[in-house]
Amino acid sequence: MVLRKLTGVFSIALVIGAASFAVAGVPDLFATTATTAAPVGVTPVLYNLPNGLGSTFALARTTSGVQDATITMIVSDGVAPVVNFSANDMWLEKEIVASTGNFIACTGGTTADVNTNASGVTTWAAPLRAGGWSTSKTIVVINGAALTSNTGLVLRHNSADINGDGNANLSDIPLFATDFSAGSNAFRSDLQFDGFVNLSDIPRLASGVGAVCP
Ligand SMILES: [Ca+2]
Ligand SMILES: [Ca+2]
Repeated sequence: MVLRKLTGVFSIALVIGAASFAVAGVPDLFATTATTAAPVGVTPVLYNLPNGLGSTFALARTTSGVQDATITMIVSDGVAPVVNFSANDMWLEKEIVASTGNFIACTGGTTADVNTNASGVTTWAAPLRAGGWSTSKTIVVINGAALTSNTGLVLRHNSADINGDGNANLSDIPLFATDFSAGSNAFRSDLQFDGFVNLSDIPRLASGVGAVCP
């Protein structure tokens, strides 16, 4: 009787132990790390278009000008790098926080640039296919689950698709006009980000019109 009880306890301990062990080739969300190229304390803003003709991550901006915000992720299974992991299974999302924007990604529009290399490394450097805006954190996701090694990356987004419906078109212009005429610093319309909605933002709005999710 005592022996049977002990055996039961031992089995349970084994199961719990196994849950925290690395599984070869399966990304561990805590052992996997992601960072942007921006220094700590700096908040880069990435300009996106649904057709993928927005900014590269190297041309993100702060109020001081251009700021590289390229994301580098090292995928690990907890013991070793995960090699040739599919880019399609790694993507970015917006942290869901009230009143921080309507960021949307086109289908597959925020996946990593490439599969992981021999060191488990991938990047986000190429423009996203996305619209809307976000002032919350950017979350790095693997197969639908956010990394647990960080609480999100400091990276904001905006787009000529101001209303976040996947089309930069005439319906977005009244939103810009409102922000522009108000002389505001409305983030959603500060497309050439410098802290103000001003003349420098108009070329981005104009050239963005017509961009749609593929
Ligand atoms: Ca729109
Ligand atoms: Ca501006």
